[in-house]
Amino acid sequence: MDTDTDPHRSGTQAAFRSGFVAIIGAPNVGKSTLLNQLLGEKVAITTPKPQTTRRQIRGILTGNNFQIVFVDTPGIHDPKRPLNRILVHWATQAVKDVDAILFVVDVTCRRRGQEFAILDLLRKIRRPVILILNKIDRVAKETLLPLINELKDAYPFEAIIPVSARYGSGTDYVLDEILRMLPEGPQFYDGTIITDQSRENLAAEFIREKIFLFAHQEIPYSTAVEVEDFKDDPGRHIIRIMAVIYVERPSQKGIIIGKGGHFLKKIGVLVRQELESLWGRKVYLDIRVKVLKEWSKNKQALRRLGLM
Ligand SMILES: Nc1nc2c(ncn2[C@@H]2O[C@H](COP(=O)(O)OP(=O)(O)O)[C@@H](O)[C@H]2O)c(=O)[nH]1
Ligand SMILES: [Mg+2]
Repeated sequence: MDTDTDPHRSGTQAAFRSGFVAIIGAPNVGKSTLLNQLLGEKVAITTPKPQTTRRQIRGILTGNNFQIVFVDTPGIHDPKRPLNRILVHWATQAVKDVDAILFVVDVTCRRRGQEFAILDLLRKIRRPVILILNKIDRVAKETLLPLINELKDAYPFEAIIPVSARYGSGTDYVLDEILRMLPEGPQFYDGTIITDQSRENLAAEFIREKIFLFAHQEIPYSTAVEVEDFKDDPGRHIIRIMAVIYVERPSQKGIIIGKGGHFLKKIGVLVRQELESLWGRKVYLDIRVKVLKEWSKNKQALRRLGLM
């Protein structure tokens, strides 16, 4: 970008404002849905089952004189399994150096234990916090007031905003409130970038999302996805992706492939369509399934899959 002609840096404009905003809350409250809604693009996967966002994802919203870098966090969990320990670590990491925090609570399903654990963390780090009451499309308005009163007494929030992240109601107020709090600062990312994830990672995440949507019980938690090869061939207007779904046991492999390859095919078609619409390009997607024994308990495997 040519800085001399960049209006953001010219002295006649209002000062450029920027900052990092962490989105935290228990698993499944709608953090990733909120991020996508605030950005107007899908950069984070969302599923009906908890614990789906394993890595920290940044979503970037750039305006004429501001840039907000959202940090979507994995849920905060009891550290029982090695994977859970990593999740806790990342959540704590994510709130460390941010300018503001969006603390999301699901009004249809309170999880007081987890909420109090998070409030304890917030008290220690002393950053401005906006309380987001999400999924208000599912409850009657009258149920919100007692909830607001309870949480208002539990922590000095900068603002309390009821929203429906899925349908986008109330999310404009969230942006207004963040902009009000945003300090003067530089533009961290090029204005055209909406996420810090590579296209390889996005493709892997979209595949994982479909497994969470369509596979049952322990299967989603036993799978990891890796993009082995990614070729962008602008001359032929096509992006070629080779991906592998790792499972922990041979029996799980059969389930992911499905009868006559049906399950795998369904995933492939949906992911290809989503990637094509996000990138505005044709995508060729090849997905294989491999067994990597007990990968979620194996440090070496976790490291290789970028989960540690
Ligand atoms: N009805 C309703 N469902 C929502 C809303 N926001 C999220 N969800 C659903 O809640 C589930 C969990 O959302 P997700 O964003 O993955 O939660 P996360 O784990 O906190 O990131 C998904 O099935 C979403 O579609 C909302 O505003 N209303
Ligand atoms: Mg999420």
